[in-house]
Amino acid sequence: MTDQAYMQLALSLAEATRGQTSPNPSVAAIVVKNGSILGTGVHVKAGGPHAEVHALRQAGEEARGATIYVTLEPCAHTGKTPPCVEAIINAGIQEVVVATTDPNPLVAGKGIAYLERHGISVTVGVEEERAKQLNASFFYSIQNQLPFVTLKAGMTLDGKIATSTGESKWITSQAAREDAHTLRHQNDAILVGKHTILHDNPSLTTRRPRGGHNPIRIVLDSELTIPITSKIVQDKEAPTWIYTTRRAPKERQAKLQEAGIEVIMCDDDTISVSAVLQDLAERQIQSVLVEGGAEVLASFLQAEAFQQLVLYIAPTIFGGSAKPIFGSANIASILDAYALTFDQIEQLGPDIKITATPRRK
Ligand code: AOF
Ligand code: ZN
Repeated sequence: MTDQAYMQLALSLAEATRGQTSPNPSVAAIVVKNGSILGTGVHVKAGGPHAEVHALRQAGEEARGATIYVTLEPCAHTGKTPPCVEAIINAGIQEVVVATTDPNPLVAGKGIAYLERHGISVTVGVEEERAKQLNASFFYSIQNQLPFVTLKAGMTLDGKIATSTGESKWITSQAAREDAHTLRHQNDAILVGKHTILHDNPSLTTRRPRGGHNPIRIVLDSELTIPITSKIVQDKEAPTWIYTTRRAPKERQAKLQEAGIEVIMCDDDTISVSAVLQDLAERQIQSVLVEGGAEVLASFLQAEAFQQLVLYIAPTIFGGSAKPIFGSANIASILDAYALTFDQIEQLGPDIKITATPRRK
């Protein structure tokens, strides 16, 4: 097998752990000597051993003279665990193949430099794009001190998320909805507007055949109008945070807090997207899935505050006065249109999934 093939294997392992390691990245490592795999490891959860440690433990004495493939630059710092570069040197590894450097300023290049200083041959950049993509929110949030935002919607072929009478269950197929639950699993937080709570009373939890991680539930509700009886207030399935303003009645705030909800007061009279994102970054949220409704999606679009758009498109048409995905966002001139690039197009049962990213101006 080639370096590429071993790295692809490691990346597949790491990809399978997306959603379980936050705030740490997903990482995998494979120890190879004379064409045999001697150890494999993944970072299972924050606070636990790093991928390299698991792989080296499995290889044991055999690791002497071997090559280790790692999807992220081995760390050189003492965090919750000791530095991986020490473990690699102590194990007698001869060669390290890395997919991408670690953007964490505690590591960033220092891991590679340390290994090289200790006479280990290091190759960097094997399958680099895939490795960066795997931890896109970890990279983005460290580099920008803001969470990575994904806008998500299920809609008709003509871009509608509800009929003219407000019906929205279900526009897309079971296959598309299951995929959307994987998005929830992979995000630290899920964000919706108050209309979504009032209209649908969703639980906003992750429901997949083999379970999943529930994101923190975030609601934008400037006057605290959502009912205390809402599922997200009552069910205790995941933390719920509500952003509001001073226009909200004090007794509503007290009632929600009594129910265990974190009520976050914005400085302004209205809730601004950028203030919410800044506050979420301070609360260590690296990734947010914005699930609607149309007004919330429009405000993130208008603020150009998203890094990814995921659309599930059903082969149906609602026409005319049905509700469009981006609510009140109106563009007069084609030159002013929000421009994106299609990254991926997949068929999910009868529907298609489009993953797009905003085009840089
Ligand atoms: C690695 N291998 O498997 C992971 C790494 O608090 P700690 O000790 O767990 O350190 C967390 C940081 O280590 C994290 O922010 C990232 O820079 C790096 N993650 N490094 O060598 C791994 N998960
Ligand atoms: Zn490490």
